[in-house]
Amino acid sequence: MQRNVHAHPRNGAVVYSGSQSLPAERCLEIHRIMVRARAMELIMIEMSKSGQGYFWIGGPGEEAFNTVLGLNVKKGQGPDYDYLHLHYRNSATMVAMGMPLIDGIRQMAMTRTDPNSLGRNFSGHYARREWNVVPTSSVVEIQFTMAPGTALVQKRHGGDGITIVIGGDAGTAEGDFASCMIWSTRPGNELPVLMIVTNNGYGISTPHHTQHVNRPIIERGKAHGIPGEVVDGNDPIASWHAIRRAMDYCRKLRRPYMLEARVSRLHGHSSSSGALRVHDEPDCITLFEDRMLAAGIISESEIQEVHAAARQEAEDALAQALTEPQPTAEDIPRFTYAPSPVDEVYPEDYTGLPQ
Ligand SMILES: Cc1ncc(C[n+]2csc(CCOP(=O)(O)OP(=O)(O)O)c2C)c(N)n1
Repeated sequence: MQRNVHAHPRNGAVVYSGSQSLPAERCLEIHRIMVRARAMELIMIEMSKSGQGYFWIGGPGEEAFNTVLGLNVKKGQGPDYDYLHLHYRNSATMVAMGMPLIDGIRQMAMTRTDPNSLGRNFSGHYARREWNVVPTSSVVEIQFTMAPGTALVQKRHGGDGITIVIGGDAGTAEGDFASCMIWSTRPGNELPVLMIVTNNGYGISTPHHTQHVNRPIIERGKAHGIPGEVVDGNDPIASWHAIRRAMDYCRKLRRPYMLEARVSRLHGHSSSSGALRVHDEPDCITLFEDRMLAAGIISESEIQEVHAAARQEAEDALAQALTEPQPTAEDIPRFTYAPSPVDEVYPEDYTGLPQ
């Protein structure tokens, strides 16, 4: 691949993937977010090895798909906006939505300042009330049984807000995945749920092809009348357009749609398996950089600047997070229940909401 040494004028330039394209400025924005999300994850992996953090799990290899997903979310609080029931690999989605890198690093450092969980949950378990990001669970796939709940509210409420739920390929073996399909397609009560499977080919150490017949997971949606699409999740341009098609369908028709994104897993399952870099899977950042270089919208030196700035941002965030306090024993039960009518019956159980 020929590498351009100097950047070329960008005005009006587009980058193609097959017949689909995105404007150069959008590609540069996507690339910067992907690199920032990767820098955050790499710092977190280092923290898991240095003792500055503990367990790590996250999304290196999924930045292309997750970034363009985040950029297309209708962000806000309440049923007029999209609800997100995320997987633990969606860091780039959060960064694309505007999460500062330090908020992921704070969770990894288990500081009390972690806005996702007060330093009490694993890394990659995001939650943000003002963005409708429902707390992420380590129990795989249960987000697929919660998603019809927010979608039902949205269907009754009206408007064009949708519910987006994401999980891995292995998780689709759980009954929760089937529950989501059934609840989202009850005749006359179809729900605006965008079901996304990020298929990285593994469930921890179990290869996908040893458990699932060799056909796309979206095929299962057909039995329920749920249309779907498989997309190369390592390609942000293809993913952008697939996500737009899927969201348009859910927003306008108020019915479910399924997307299967084929992605890489660049640091294994988690810190429990070492989190070492694997070199035989495609890296979506390198692939996108090659495409942008070939289109002449960025130079090698500009790419290096984006990486250096992202690394510095992540290092500064770590330095700051390490100065911040840890949760106290009193923090453990805080904010675990929202107010409800049963507070009157069990007043001792109510632990309040975050201030
Ligand atoms: C209900 C449940 N069963 C088992 C586990 C243990 N577990 C954690 S991650 C994982 C693999 C999930 O694989 P997949 O759904 O493909 O997602 P990926 O990690 O590959 O993104 C398993 C089995 C769990 N957390 N929850």
